[in-house]
Amino acid sequence: MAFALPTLAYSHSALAERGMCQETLDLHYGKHHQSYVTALNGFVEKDASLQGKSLEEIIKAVTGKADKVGVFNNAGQHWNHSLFWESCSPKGGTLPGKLEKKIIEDFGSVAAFKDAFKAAATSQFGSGWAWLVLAPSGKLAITKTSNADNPIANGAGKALLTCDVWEHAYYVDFRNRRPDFVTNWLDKIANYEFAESRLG
Ligand code: MN3
Repeated sequence: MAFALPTLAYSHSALAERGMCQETLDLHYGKHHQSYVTALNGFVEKDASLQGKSLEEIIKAVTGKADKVGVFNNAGQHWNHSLFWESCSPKGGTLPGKLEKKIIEDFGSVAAFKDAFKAAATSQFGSGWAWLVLAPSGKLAITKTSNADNPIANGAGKALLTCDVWEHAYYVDFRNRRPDFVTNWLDKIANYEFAESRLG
């Protein structure tokens, strides 16, 4: 079965008051994310070795393979964006208790967690992603990846939350001010309830 855009839990205008306008969602979800899904389906159609595999299985199968870079980029981007949409919420920004306790245990304070996340997101040179992961050690960690790379491919841990820092994620709302986009995202959009649900 062909891959498809995930259904969003909110309308394209639902995040507007929180700093991500409808135009951003129309373009980012409707055009950018769709183009990755369309390209991925094109690769799968032509490559029997990819058929019948889940998205995660495809990412693992093609990671590091020079002749499958196109598959990796589009599969990774489909997975990353699907997690990003779940990492956003019109009720975002509020930390639930269990995650807050774990963040304080592992980062020292909520402010230190946000500072570390912002540092990763703003120091990612060019296109990429910032992540909150549950590392194999059992501790929370912040990581960043380039382009379509992600924690499935690099083994950094279980992804709990991600922020897209490609320019298309913030240029309509924040122009070139990536730090302002990330600060606003952490404070008003990040779906910490979703992140907590993935803690297990
Ligand atoms: Mn994007």
